[in-house]
Amino acid sequence: MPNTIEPASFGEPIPANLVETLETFRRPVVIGHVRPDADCLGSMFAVALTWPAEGGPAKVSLPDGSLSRRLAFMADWTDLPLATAEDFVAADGFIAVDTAQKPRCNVDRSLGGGWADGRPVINIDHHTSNTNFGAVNWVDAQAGSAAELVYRVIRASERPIDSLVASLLYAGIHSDTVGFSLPTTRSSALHAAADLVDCGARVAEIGEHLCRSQSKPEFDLNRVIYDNSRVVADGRVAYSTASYAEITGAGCTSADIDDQISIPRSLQGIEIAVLFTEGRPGKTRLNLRGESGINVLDLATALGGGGHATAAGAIIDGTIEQAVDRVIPLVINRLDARQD
Ligand SMILES: [Mn+2]
Repeated sequence: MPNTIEPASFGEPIPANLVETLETFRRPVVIGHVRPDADCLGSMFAVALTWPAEGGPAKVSLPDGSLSRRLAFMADWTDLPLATAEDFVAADGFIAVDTAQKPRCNVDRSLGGGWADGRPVINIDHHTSNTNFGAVNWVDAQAGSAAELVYRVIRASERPIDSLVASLLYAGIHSDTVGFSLPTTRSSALHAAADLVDCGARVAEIGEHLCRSQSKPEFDLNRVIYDNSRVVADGRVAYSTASYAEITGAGCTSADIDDQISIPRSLQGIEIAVLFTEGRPGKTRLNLRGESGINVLDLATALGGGGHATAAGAIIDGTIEQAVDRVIPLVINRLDARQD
């Protein structure tokens, strides 16, 4: 049943030439962001399945080591071919989803920064920090997920949504809104989700994969993150850490770090949650979450990162200890400045 709900009040309208440009691609490569999450993968795969290449499926860019164990089910469902260096050369266009900046695109490093080489990039995203790096850009920073935007593009194109595409998009919306629980859960997300369920989205299976399918290594890493959680600033800031040795000791890799920030974030009364993870020795990744609309993006940006107003991150040089010593005082200052 087609959904005709497209209220003008929901964020930015789809650019007039977006679907038109998408329909001209014959050898597209679909791209997401580094360390892809469920929203990124769901959006990528839904685009690739909806707009196949001439004579075969569209190629998706997922360099080795990109997929977390937890989300491998999405790649297994779709079984799309991965883009090789030759596919990048042969491509006549690129579709980037859920990716704020061109350097964040998850493409093989050997391709260098010039992979688009004059060919059009369509950029569909919901990050405030998006740099409009495409030839066609649709950035709706009010949207709770990129998958909601991809859903709207597919509906605008009048291409069909089968059970698989519906499941991928539903997983993206569910995941980026944290099970429809964040303030970014607009009614448009719920309308989209309802329509996707009508199209056959596998709600129970997705819930099980996203919420109730931890592997033993992930479970062990969570135990470390619980153990390392600290509360400072009179209970207003919670943070936790996992060093490179702790991540590998649990049997995980940096690709397994995705929503563990939810552990310190789950504490009652906290205003900012931070997770420090050393995915590579000497490189510490920082995830920041602000509750009650507290902006953490400026902090992440000042540290060379980006993201959304209340969910942002950065990667900084140094060990966990060095990163904690540097960042936690900034976080506390951020809250103190807010009180003035
Ligand atoms: Mn997203």
